[in-house]
Formats: sequence, C-alpha cells, structure tokens
Amino acid sequence: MERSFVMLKPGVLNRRICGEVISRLEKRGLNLVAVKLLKISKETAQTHYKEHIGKPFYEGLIEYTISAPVVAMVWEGDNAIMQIRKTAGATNIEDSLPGTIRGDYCLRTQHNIIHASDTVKSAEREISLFFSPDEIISWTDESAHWF
Ligand code: 3AN
Repeated sequence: MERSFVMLKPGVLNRRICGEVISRLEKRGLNLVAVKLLKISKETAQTHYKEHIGKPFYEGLIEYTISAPVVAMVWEGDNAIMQIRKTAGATNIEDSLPGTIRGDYCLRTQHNIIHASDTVKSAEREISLFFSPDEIISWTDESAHWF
C-alpha cells in the first residue's frame, strides 16, 4: 500500500474538469484519502519544485503554479505512485498517449495539468508539505476486492 501526492494544477478547476480527472483515479481503484482546494504561495511552490531550480522552465513553472487555485490530494492504493504516473501520462506532451490524463486534456508540457509524485521519498516530502497527518483519512470497503 502506497500513498501519492497528486495536484490538479491551475486551469483544471477553471476548465471544470476536476471531476473527470478525479474520476479516472477513482476508477483505477485508488482511494482518495485527503483533498483540499488552495492557492499556493510562491514559497510553497518553490519548495515543491526545488529540484527544478535553475532549469529554463523553472520561473515559468513557479508563476504558473501560483496563478490560480489548485486541488491538492493524497491517493492511496497498491503501487499508487507508479499507477498514478501511468494514468497521468508522460511529462513531455509529445510522448503522452491518448487515454492518459495528459494525453487527453492538454497540449503543452508547461501546462500538463496534473502533478503526481514519482518516488516514495518525494511522495512523503510532498504530502507533508501540503497536509498534516490528521488531514489524511485512510479507508477501506468491500469493493477493493474487485479491483
Ligand atoms: P512530472 O510533473 O511529470 O513529475 P517534472 O517533475 O520533470 O515532471 O516536471 C515538473 C513540471 O515542470 C511538469 N509537470 C511541467 O509542468 C514542467 N516541465 C517539465 N519539463 C518541462 C519542459 N521541458 N518545458 C516546460 N515545462 C516543463
């Protein structure tokens, strides 16, 4: 059982497609265990994307991340990190296939609509940046068996 940090980036709320994107993760059989709507501060965006400091797209990435509200979430499930990355699709939009979230909902790498943790270590770091432990509520039900 793993946890992953997922963020619907600026524009997803405005385009009114939060439900569609969340639905794809629910239908994979993953459990939504924490969710909040927030406008990210510049400091938090810089901490979240600190591994990209110095890259040509860094400044644009920070400006985009703070430009509109986002939906921050924690998802839980078997191999949740890898499964969500696959469902999200490739980072580079040229490589993101139809059927993936990025392949179906966006045209530019810069605005690739969803963030999903890439390792257990980054998931732990990202979850703790946005959520306190008491905001995360694990749950189970009988349907888990059928996924
Ligand atoms: P991912 O979000 O798939 O883990 P990262 O961590 O390499 O990908 O990149 C973080 C974010 O930075 C991406 N989601 C995207 O918005 C932006 N980004 C990454 N590479 C580029 C690029 N070559 N040009 C513009 N933006 C980029």
